[in-house]
Amino acid sequence: MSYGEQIVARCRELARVSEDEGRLTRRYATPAMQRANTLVGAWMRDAGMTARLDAAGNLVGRRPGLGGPEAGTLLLGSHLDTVRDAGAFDGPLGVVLAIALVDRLRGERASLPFALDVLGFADEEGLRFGTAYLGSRAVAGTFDDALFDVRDDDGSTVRGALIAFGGDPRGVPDAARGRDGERILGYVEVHMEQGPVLEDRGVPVGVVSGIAGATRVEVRFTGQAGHAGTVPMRLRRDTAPAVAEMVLACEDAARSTEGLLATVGKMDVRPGAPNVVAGLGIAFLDVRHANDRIRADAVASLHQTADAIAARRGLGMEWDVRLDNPAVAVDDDLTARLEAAAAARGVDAPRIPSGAGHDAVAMAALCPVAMLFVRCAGGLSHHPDEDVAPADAEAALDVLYDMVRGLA
Ligand code: HGY
Ligand code: MN
Ligand code: MN
Repeated sequence: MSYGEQIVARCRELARVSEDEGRLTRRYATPAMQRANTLVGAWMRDAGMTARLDAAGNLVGRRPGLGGPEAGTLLLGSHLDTVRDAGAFDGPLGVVLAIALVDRLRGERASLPFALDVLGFADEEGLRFGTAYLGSRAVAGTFDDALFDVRDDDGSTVRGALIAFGGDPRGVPDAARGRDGERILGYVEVHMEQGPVLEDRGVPVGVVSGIAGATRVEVRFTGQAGHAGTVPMRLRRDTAPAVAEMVLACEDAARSTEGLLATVGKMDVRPGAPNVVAGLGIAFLDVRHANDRIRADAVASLHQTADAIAARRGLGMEWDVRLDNPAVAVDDDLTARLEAAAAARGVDAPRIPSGAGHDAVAMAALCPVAMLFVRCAGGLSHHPDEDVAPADAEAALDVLYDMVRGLA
């Protein structure tokens, strides 16, 4: 079996570790994540690494270097959590491929002065708590303690979930890297492209030129629940139409602003009975743009729209910003090294921007970051039909392998 075939096969094996029957869903600090960490941790150890869970719930594999601490550590990896009804490659591809790189170094008795850590981040998608990057923010040292009190739909807090998972909220500051003089060389993430550009260009890999900024807001309208058969329309404070107006306002904003993407992928009306007027209405906004100013202006305008909808309908409105990440620049040197490694193998690796967020967004607060994209079938992602060809996984491994060895 080639490394490319092994990487794809392992992503598919890992995709069977789910909290849902018949589809892949793996949220932060859940039993499914524990099973995933056990499986991936075993692959790390098979590759000659040590594997441990950090206080924030991230899986950390380590391959020591031959040099002392002054040689530093290069961080590789991606995330192990998923969206709901996910594909097999968004996240795990980067973790499994990095493990294959370490295995290949061992097989070729290649020594490096610096250590290699492979990180399996615990919460890039933010599916459970509406946040994102809980794991990578802990590693980057930017974890905000207020996040511990955020609740999921069942009322569990991040703190409670992490303790139940075997993590240690009090130890999260110790999960931060680069402290006490630790030298971090950078973070390099391999990730499926999640778009059609590489397939359209007919190339296996691409080098990320930058990562778009993103804002996520939970908008909560509060009105008055009541009997659908007895409360006259003129006396209602119904939150469902408010949610509907908010969704359309998002779409209108994005359709009228070049390069703006605005999505409501999650909404809810409660108590959620056909014959009850909804007293609580929730719309979860996701707003993105490569330009931070344009994104901020769009978010501010949508906030005003939410206020106006609430005022007109006699509703309360809470604007709860769960995520607000600026666009992230990648490191020129690490990125140029990826390009050079591809060119040396005769592989055309175009530079393409990332509209999707990645743990590299959080890690950019800690160290230089770079990303290598891998072609995916139809550009499809956040979908069970995600697919990556073994030959493309192999090409990405070759590029990353040569780039890492070139750092020595
Ligand atoms: O939403 C994103 O951009 C990423 O998949 N978390
Ligand atoms: Mn994703
Ligand atoms: Mn991802």
